[in-house]
Parts: sequence; structure tokens; C-alpha cells
Amino acid sequence: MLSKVLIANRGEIALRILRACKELGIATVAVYSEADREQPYLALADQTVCIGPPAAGKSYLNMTAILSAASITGAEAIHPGYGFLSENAEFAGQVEEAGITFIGPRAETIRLMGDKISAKKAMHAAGVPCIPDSGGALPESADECTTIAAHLGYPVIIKAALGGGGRGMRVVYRPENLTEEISLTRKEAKLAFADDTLYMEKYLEHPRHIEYQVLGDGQGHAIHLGERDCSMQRRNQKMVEESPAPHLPEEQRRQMGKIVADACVRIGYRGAGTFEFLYENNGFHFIEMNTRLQVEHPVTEFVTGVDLVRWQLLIASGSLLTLDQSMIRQQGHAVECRINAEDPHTFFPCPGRVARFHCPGGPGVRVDSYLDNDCQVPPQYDSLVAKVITYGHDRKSALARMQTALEEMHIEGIKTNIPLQQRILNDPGYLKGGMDIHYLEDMLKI
Ligand code: MV4
Repeated sequence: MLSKVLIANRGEIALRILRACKELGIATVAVYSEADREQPYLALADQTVCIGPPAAGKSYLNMTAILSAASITGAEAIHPGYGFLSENAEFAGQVEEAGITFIGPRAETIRLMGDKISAKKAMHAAGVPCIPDSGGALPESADECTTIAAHLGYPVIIKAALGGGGRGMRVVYRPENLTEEISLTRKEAKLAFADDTLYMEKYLEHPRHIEYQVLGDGQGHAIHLGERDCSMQRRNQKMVEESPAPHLPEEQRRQMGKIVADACVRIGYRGAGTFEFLYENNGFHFIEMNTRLQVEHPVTEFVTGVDLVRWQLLIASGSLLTLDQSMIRQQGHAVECRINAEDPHTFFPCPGRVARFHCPGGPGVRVDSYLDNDCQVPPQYDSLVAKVITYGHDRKSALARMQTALEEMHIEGIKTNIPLQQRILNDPGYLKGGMDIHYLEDMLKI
């Protein structure tokens, strides 16, 4: 078992990882930027190290500072959380080269999945259904691209190979716009990712976003832990996630779970991971794989009873995955609402001082948050300040619990999106379930 872990992250996920370490008797090193110096959760760590000024680039993204902090505190492993360096193959490689365990997949797996072209090729070869695409990088020749698009049929979507999460993508509806759109996407990709490799896919116009949670030990075992419906999103920012996905046929749910678990065994996947699918016309279409723990992991933890962070630590300690697929049951329903420090109408971030923080409670209510009375929400990082996750024996009871929880929650001193979350939870379309990824944006236009 690992004896000391450095948590290379901040806020709610740093606290989540810290708690899992403490339960396993693992000593913790929490790193912080000068903007987070006064954060109350730091008091729970065994050691703390300031890794730099507020700017993420000089602190939470500062590989040298983080590796130095690990070395001076004698941490034998680093947990990257999500965001920041969590899917940076270069960082994972440097950690391993320093003789420190990176809590996650091997660096080459992160690299393979970070390139969306190689990720799709690997998954297609492993029998995962993928969206029809250009079969590789788009050629320089405009004529060849025109032929590829004609073969796929319009509309098509142009994507950057090193993109993901919605960055570096353009939809093309007519042939006359193709060449121009490809050239714009290429320029954007070059600027954003220092790599202008592109690929093209058939564009799905009304998909749901359904992802599968997987766990592997990198030693021949892997399981799936069911799916999460993440379709309620705005500009690629998830707002509400839930499991199981409403109205998904049971046989299809089971079959897709087996496919993703078998794919993980085949590629020797180590750690927690998520397969991202678009679900349209009653079919799953793989788009990308996330090689990190996700924000919405508590939804899966509620319905399966599996502690994902605990298993990340056990696997990183060298344990085999003694959880067998036959032991995994999806029971009941769970929903997560992301609480952001932002204006509920303009969505502008609203950092500042939280005067009073009051958490909801009761059976089936979980709040993952770093907030406390009289604490700061710094402006430098993303605006997520809390996640409210509720569980019920069915969707209706989980949603009722969420409505009650959000009414109880008080975050005074900053604006939050709680009113918007309450509007979603009362929307007839959302209550029906199974809406596609455009539903929330269309609802907000009204
Ligand atoms: C797509 C798509 C439709 N058709 N690919 C957005 C981010 C990245 N995960 C891939 N994304 C999409 N890829 C094809 N062929 C629609 C999206 C998309 C999206 C996907 C999931 C969740 C939210 C989304 C918001 C806008 C676009």
C-alpha cells in the first residue's frame, strides 16, 4: 500500500482524494497556489506545499514545481485529479521517470487516447462501435477531403486530432464551405494544440451523450460500472449528469458494458477511465476516451456502491482488481447537479468571498465541496464550487431529493447557478428524460 500521496489538484476533487487517502491510512501532501493559501481543506492534509503564484500555468500546471514538492516531501505517488495535468502524457512520463507512481494509466495509454485518431483506431480494432470517419488524418488536398466528405454524406464535422471536449471542432453542412472550414480548423488547431492534424466524421445532429465508467488494473482485469447520461450541457460544460441513462434498453446497456470492459482488457488499461459515446437512432457511437477520474464520478459511486478513488489508490499500490463484473449491480438512480460560482443568467464567473455555506443533508444526499463559512472562491480557476449528488430507488425519487437538497443549500456572498439548476429540475422535458445534447441550450434561448 502506498504510504504517502501528493494530490496535484485543488478544490473539491483535492478534498475527495484526500478523504480516500485518509481512509486507507495513506499520508497526504496537498499542494496549493498563493490564491488557495487560506483554503480550509488544506488543514486536513498531513503536509502542504505552496507550488507557485495564482496563475494555473505557474502552479497547478507547473510540472517542475509539483515534482519538486513530491521529492522534498517524499511522496511516492501523485494523484492528478481531473483537469490540469491529469491527461498530460508528458507529465505522467516525467513522474514515472522520477521513480514516482502516477495514479492513472500508463503515459503511453494517455498519449494513445489523447490523439483522437489513434484512440478511435484502437477502439475500432477492439470492437467498439465508432462514428463513420475519414479513417485517419485528413490529407492536405482539398479534392481528397471533398471526396471523403461526399462519401460520409453531409453534414460532417471536422475535428482536431489533439482536441477534445469541444475544442477545435467545426460542423460543415454544404460542400461549398468545406475547404474554408477545414483551413480555419487547421489554423485553430495549430494555435491551440501546436498540431494541425485533423479528422472528419459524419455529424450526428441530435445525439445523447452517454459515457461508460471503467476500471482496470493493467494486469489483465477490467470491469465496467455502468453508464452516465451527460446530455444536459451548455457549450460543452456539463450541468446535470445521471445514472442509469433514462430509457436505455437493458440488453443494450449490458452489451455495451461488456464491449468496453473487453476493450480495456485488450489494451491493458490501468486505472479509472471513461468511454464517451454519442447515442442516436438507438445506437452507440464511440467518440473519445477520457483517461482520468471525471467530475461526475459520484453518480456511478451511488448506483454501484463502488468507491472509484479508493480503487484508483489500490490499483496504483499494485493490487489486482478483485472486483468481478458479476459483483457489480446498478441499483436505483443517482443525479448530480454542478454548482458553479457564476451568474445564473449571464453565466459569467462570480468569484469572491463566501460568507456562509450551508449544506443539505439527509438520506441519499451527498455534497462534494471545498466551501466553508468565510472562504474564498478565487477567480483564476474553473467556477465549480460544489457538486450535489442525490440517490433514490428510482429517477423520480432521486430528482425529488435533489429539489429538496437545492432548496436547503445556502451559499451566501457569491452568485451561483442554483436557480438555473432548479429550473432544469422542474422542466417537463427534463423530467421526461432522454433529452439530447442540444436540449438545454434550446431551453435557455427561451
Ligand atoms: C460530435 C457531435 C456530433 N457528431 N461528433 C463535443 C465535444 C467532444 N466530446 C465531441 N463533441 C461532439 N462530437 C459527431 N460526429 C457532437 C458533439 C458535441 C457534444 C458531444 C457531447 C456532449 C456535448 C456536446 C456539445 C456540442 C457538440
